[in-house]
Amino acid sequence: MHKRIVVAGGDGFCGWPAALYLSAQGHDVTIIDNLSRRRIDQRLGIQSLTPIASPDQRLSAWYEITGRRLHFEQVDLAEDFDGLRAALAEIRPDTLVHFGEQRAAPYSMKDAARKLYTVNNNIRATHNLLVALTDLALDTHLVHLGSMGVYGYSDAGIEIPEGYLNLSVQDEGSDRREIEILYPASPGSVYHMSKVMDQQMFQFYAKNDRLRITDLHQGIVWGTQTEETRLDERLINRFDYDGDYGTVLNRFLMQAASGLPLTVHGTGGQTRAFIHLQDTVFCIGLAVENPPTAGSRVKIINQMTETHRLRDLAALVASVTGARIALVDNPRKEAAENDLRVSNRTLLDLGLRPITLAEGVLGETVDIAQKYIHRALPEMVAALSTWTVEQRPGVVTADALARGRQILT
Ligand code: NAD
Ligand code: USQ
Repeated sequence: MHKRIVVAGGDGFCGWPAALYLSAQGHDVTIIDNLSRRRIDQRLGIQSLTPIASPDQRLSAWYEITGRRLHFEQVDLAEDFDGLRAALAEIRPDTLVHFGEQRAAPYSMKDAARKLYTVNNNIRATHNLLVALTDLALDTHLVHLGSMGVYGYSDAGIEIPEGYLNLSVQDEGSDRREIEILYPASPGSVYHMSKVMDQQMFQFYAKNDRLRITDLHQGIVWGTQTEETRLDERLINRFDYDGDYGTVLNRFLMQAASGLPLTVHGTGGQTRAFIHLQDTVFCIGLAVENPPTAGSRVKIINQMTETHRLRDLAALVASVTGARIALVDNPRKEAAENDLRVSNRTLLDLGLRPITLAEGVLGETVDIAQKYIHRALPEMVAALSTWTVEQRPGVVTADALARGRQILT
C-alpha cells in the first residue's frame, strides 16, 4: 500500500537516498530539512567530495527522470515547532522517518558551542516531533535513525540484543524474577549521548500516548551511491571525508585516492558495526512496511550487517588501493580494543540479504573517490576534535606535568 511519508533530514547522506528509494517504491514523499548541514559545511570550510545539487535541482531532476514528484519543506525541527506542526497537520503522514539530527561525534566534541548545539538540536528536534504527533493525534508511525553507539563498546561478552535485555533477578526472598530492561547505555560522545536521550523519550511517548515507534540502531554507513542516486549526476549523494563528518571507511577510501596514509586511530583494535548505504535504504523500506501496533513497546532493530576491526579494515583498503597505513594518536576517548557481536535477526528475518564489504562493492566507492578527488581539500582530512582537554596538542595539564616529572626523575 502506498503511504504518505515525511523524511525529516531528507537532504542528508542517508536521508536523500532514502527519500528517493521510498519515492521509487510509489510512496508520496515530503522532505523536511533546514539545510543546516550545508551551512555547517560552509562554516567549517569543507564541501562534499561529490558535487551535490541544490534541493530544487535535485527535485526537478528526479521528476524529469522518473515522473515522480518529491516535495520539500524547509523547516527547522528544533527551532520552529509551529512550522513543523503546521506541516504535519497538512500532510498527515502515515510514516515519518527521522534523520534530522547533528550526527557527527567529532563535531559534537569540538568545543562548548558544538556540544550545546548538538544536544539542543537533537533533543529538541526529536521531542518537537513527538509533541507535534501527539498534539495532532496522528497515528503516524515514527521511524527514527538511532545508533549502535548507544550500546557502547565495552566487552560485555554477549551478543548485543535488539534494544532490550532480559534479566533473571533474585527478589527479597529466594524467588527469581524475569525482567526486561533497555540495554544499558554507554555513549562514547555527546552526539551518541543525544541518541541515548532520544531512546528515553521514545519509551515515554510509546507508553503514555501509544505512539508507534521504531528505533533503528544503525552501524556506520559506507558507500555513496544507491540505485536511485546513480541515475543522474544531479541526484548524486554527498561524500564526507573531513575530520569531523567523514566516517572511517569513506575517509580511508578518500585518503587512498589522494595518496594520503590511512589514519588508524590508536592501535586500530576498535571493532565497529557497518552497513552499506544501499542496505540502509532497503532496511528503511522494511521498517516502514512493518510498523509496531499502537500500545506496544518501542520496536528496536539493529541495522547493521557486519563488524570489522579497524586495523583489518585499513589492511583491506590498503590491499585494494596500495595505500599506506599510519597509526595516529587517538583523538577520542574509547576502548583501544573491543570485540563486538550484534544480533541483526529482525532485518534478516524480514528479507535483508546484506551487501558485504566484498572487493567489487568497495570498488564503486574507490571509483567515486578517484573521480572527484580534484574537489578534495587535503588540509581538512586531519581529525582535530579531541575528546578531552588533555588530548589537545600543546595543552600542558597538572597531570601531564606530574607524568613528565616522573619520567624525568
Ligand atoms: P547528515 O548530516 O548527512 O544529514 C542530516 C540531515 O538532517 C541534514 O540534511 C541536516 O540539514 C538535517 N537536520 C539536522 N538538524 C535539523 C533540524 N533541526 N531541522 C531540520 N533538519 C535538520 O547525516 P546522515 O549521515 O544522513 O545521518 C542521518 C541520521 O542517521 C542521523 O540521525 C544519524 O545519527 C543517523 N546515523 C547515521 C550514520 C552514518 O554513518 N552516517 C550511522 C548511524 C546512524
Ligand atoms: N577512526 C579511525 N580513523 C579515522 C576516523 C575514525 O580510526 O580516520 C575510528 C574512530 O576512532 C572510531 C571508529 O573509527 O573508533 C568509527 O568512527 P566513525 O567516525 O567512522 O564513526 P562514529 O563516530 O561512530 O559515527 C558514525 C556516524 C554516526 C553514527 C555512528 C554509528 O557519524 O552518525 O551514529 O557512526 S556507530 O558507530 O555504530 O555508533
